[in-house]
Amino acid sequence: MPRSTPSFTPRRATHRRAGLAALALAAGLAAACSSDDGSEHHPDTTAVAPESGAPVIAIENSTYTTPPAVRPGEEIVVRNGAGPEHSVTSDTEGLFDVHVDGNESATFTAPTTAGGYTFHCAYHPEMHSILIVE
Ligand SMILES: [Cu+2]
Repeated sequence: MPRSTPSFTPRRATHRRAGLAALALAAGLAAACSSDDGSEHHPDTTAVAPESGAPVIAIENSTYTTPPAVRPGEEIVVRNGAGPEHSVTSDTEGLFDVHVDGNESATFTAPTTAGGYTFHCAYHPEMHSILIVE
């Protein structure tokens, strides 16, 4: 007689993850750990506590992950994962230039004019991305 348990196991896992998320919410950690892997905790949270809804540029393994778009003049959080110092430096000099150590966060203000703003890392020229302001 075949057993029907294999389809039940993933459901349990999903349920447990939801429970963990609720737990994190209750502990007020959701804002600090917004990634959904749920397995990594950041005990050394920095002084920067992004207000809910603040767009984040995340840097992991020398790769930028940018929000789909930000609003003109909006404050943007740059969160650097474990690793070396990186920067978010506008290709057009002087628009924005924020440097962030590993495991730290910083903020900068988006340009006030809509457009696509390419940027790079001052330390690693091969790192580049674009910030969409609209
Ligand atoms: Cu870099």
